[in-house]
Amino acid sequence: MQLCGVRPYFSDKFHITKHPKYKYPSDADPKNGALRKPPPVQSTLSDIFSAFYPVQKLKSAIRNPASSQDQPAQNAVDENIRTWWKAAARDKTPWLQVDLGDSCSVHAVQINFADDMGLAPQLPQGARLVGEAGRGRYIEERSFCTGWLLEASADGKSWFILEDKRNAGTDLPHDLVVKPEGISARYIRLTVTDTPYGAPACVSGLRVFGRGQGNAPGQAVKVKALRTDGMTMQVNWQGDAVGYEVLWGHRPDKLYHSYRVFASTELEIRALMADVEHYYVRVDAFNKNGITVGEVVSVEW
Ligand SMILES: [Ca+2]
Repeated sequence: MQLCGVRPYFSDKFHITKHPKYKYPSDADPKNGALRKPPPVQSTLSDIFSAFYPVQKLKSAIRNPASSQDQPAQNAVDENIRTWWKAAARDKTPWLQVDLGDSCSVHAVQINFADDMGLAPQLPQGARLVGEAGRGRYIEERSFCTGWLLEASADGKSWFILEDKRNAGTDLPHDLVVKPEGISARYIRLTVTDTPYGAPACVSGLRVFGRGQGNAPGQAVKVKALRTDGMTMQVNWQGDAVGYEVLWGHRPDKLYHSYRVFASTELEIRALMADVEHYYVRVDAFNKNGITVGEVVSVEW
């Protein structure tokens, strides 16, 4: 899931400006309501998406005893919604377990279920297609549920419940469990108990948001940005962080666009405006412990 450069929600309740670390840009205009004080709330989704990055170490530390052969459990923690874990068809209580590496303050868990094209459409007994010949369709009139149990643990042996939706009666393809105060845990486990049509459980993302107890990464160094044509630039840098937020704009203090990358130190951006003469870039490094802001560099042209 990528939220880069886009305000995820368009309501006062979830407005990013109410985040305690948010600062209005120098050109904010009170005439259009830019400085209107947001209403006080106890917790916010923007806290999670702007202040906490996924704390699971990508492509590692995930367990599952039975997966389909070509859709392993790792697909649930690769930050790619186009890939998913698919439980083995024989597994009647499929589960996923994420090891965060050490104890972390967990503030939210996002669960993204996936539709797997491998589910062969088969009409229920007695059902008929309606509509034009050759273009018929079947309309399901029953309600289905997706049931699951989310647990956490400090040692992988003793578990406590974060959220129990085994009897929720809903079929949400995406769900978010928020713990505003944060809970201390090293392991997160998802057990899927019910799916529509009894299909094998498929999860494209089991995303744990929060903060670890170690140090933030070192700053990205040797940042070089070269504009290869009017609308394209190539950005390279060095560092050993889990991921980077590449921000750019037409002034050093107006870096309003961003692109997030994991496990990479290069990025081609094809989103520049040809009639803008100068661009500036900053590369921020992050890991589960924090964010290290980079230096602003001018894009060579
Ligand atoms: Ca995925």
